Amino acid sequence: MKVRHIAAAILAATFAASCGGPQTTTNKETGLKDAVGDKFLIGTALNVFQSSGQDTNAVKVVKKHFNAIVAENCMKMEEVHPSEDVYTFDKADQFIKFGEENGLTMTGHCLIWHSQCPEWFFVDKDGKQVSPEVLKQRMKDHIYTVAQHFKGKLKGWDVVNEAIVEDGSYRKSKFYEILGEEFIPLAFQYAHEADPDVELYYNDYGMDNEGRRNGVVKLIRTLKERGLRIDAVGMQGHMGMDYPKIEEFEKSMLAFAAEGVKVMITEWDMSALPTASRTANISDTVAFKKALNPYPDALPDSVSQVWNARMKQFFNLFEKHADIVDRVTAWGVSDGDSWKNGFPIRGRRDYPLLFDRNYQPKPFVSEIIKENQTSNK
Ligand code: 9MR
Repeated sequence: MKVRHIAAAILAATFAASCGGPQTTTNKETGLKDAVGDKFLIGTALNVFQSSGQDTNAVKVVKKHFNAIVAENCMKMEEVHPSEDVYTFDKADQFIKFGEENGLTMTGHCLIWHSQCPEWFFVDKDGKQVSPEVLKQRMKDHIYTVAQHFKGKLKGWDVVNEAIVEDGSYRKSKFYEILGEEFIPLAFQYAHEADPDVELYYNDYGMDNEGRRNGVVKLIRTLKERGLRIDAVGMQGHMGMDYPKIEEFEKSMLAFAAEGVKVMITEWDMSALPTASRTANISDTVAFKKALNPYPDALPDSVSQVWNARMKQFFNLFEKHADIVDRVTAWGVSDGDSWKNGFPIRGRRDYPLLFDRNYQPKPFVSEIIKENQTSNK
């Protein structure tokens, strides 16, 4: 480093320290994706205001900081296949166009999920539950049509989402009720037949949980024993200040990788608010709302520091296992976009994402970028 540069760096660091923001020292051109380099893809979910280009602030952030995208909602069953003979791909096509124009790697989310699945899927015209044969055929038609529509555009599909519960058994969804365990291998088989080149993923939340971890390992083995393709497990990263335990999350990453699949951290966000079930009595609505929406104006510095440190710790974990991690994807661009503002109660203000409501990187993101600039000198 030249003397002039050292002096400038000291000046900048002093300035940053006095302003309390490490982001002031980062090179304006360097994005998070440059800092991550080829360790893994770094992505974000997009809502339709973003993939249509209307949310120009978010679009700027996406172009600068991310190299991968996933549709937050517009590729889900109820969106693309609202009734048996109707497929609506307009919004999803716009998402693909955005990805192509900006050279972003795209993931399809998701082919089979018990939620946001239209009701017609499981009943006949008289409202009676369909037979296993009919459901199989409907799954096949859905997966073939959707996967073939996007053929060549996506790197991979979340083929089945959230099918295993905490004791490792199968969620008692309609798919399970009608077809039993068989619905998962069938979904993977149909997806592969429809697009043999596309990668296939199983995606779930609460993956730090030992029971679910074992259930997912068992599922990978079953698929592989049957000669079916599964390329990766998507570990949804919906976190809080007190969950998951980083060691348990790491155990699951290693357990899945040991089965010969890649690991993806999908849907990453961390609520900065108290965990709902452990606070006030739910019957006391006013107290409950206050307890669950404690920072309606801004996140206090003390909480922000803990949040940033915890996010950094998880990011470091992903980096440590970069050999098995293929992609890390945030579930939304900026805090204002997050589903967490409406869950578990509507209208609360959460701070769970990598960029704040003014589209500025959170301190831990600036730190990652800065560290990379330093290590590249
Ligand atoms: O973020 C999504 C939100 O906008 C939708 O209303 C919701 C509907 O169920 O789905 C959210 O995304 C979910 C994702 O598709 C699957 N894992 C859990 C996510 C958060 O609920």
